[in-house]
Amino acid sequence: ILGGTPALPGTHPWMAAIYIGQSDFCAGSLVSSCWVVSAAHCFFRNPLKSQIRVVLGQHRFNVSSPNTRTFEVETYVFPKQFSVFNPTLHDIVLIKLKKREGRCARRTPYISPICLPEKNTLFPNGYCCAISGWGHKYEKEGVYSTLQEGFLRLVSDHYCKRPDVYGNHVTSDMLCAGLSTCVDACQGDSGGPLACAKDDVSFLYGIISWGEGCGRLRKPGVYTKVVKYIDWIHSVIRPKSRKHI
Ligand code: 4AZ
Repeated sequence: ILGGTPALPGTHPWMAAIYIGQSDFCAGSLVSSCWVVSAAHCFFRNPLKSQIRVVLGQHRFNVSSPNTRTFEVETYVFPKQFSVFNPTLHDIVLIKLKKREGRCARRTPYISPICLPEKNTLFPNGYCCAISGWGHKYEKEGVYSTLQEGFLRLVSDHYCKRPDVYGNHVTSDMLCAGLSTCVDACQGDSGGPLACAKDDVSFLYGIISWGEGCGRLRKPGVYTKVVKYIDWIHSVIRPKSRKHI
């Protein structure tokens, strides 16, 4: 996160740190005890499930503590529209955690899911939302850090689709945030949440997806618009109706 500040432990308890293979990293958001939402482009090389670790309750990058819980992955699911040839389109993936001793994540002060918005939820342009992550603090920096948080404003589609901004690279399944160059997501923050709160309840409104550099003028961060995928998310994570009992 560029222009953020260190998060207080426990203030983003849905944050998931996702270690993929030897060197790839993305963030994600816990949305129920067994499911994490992240960015599909982090998984488009189809990593082996056995090569992925999901850490909940983490504060410092790659540091476990009495508050962290590490999970293996049962499966991960892309939306059917997702194509490896265009991994910034439909940039959302659902990751199912493997149960440990018959269950997935237990709620603690450091581990707790974020709410999914309803399909018709609309936060207005200019609304102030939060991003968080372990990614770079500057565009030209190679290190991951203690969890950072930053607050930024939702940007209109009209602005984001201007030819001097992103033109038609921004689709109706994306949203933009960060009108100033002060706060932005950066490398390593991908998959993490854009969390918008109403009455002190945080909702997963966007997924950190892409952008040209970090904190550049007229280049806001681009996020997957979660409300576009709500029906699909529920159809995948909803506990199947219990038949034959
Ligand atoms: C990245 O490389 C990345 N400024 C994510 C978000 C943004 C840029 C890069 C947005 O994961």
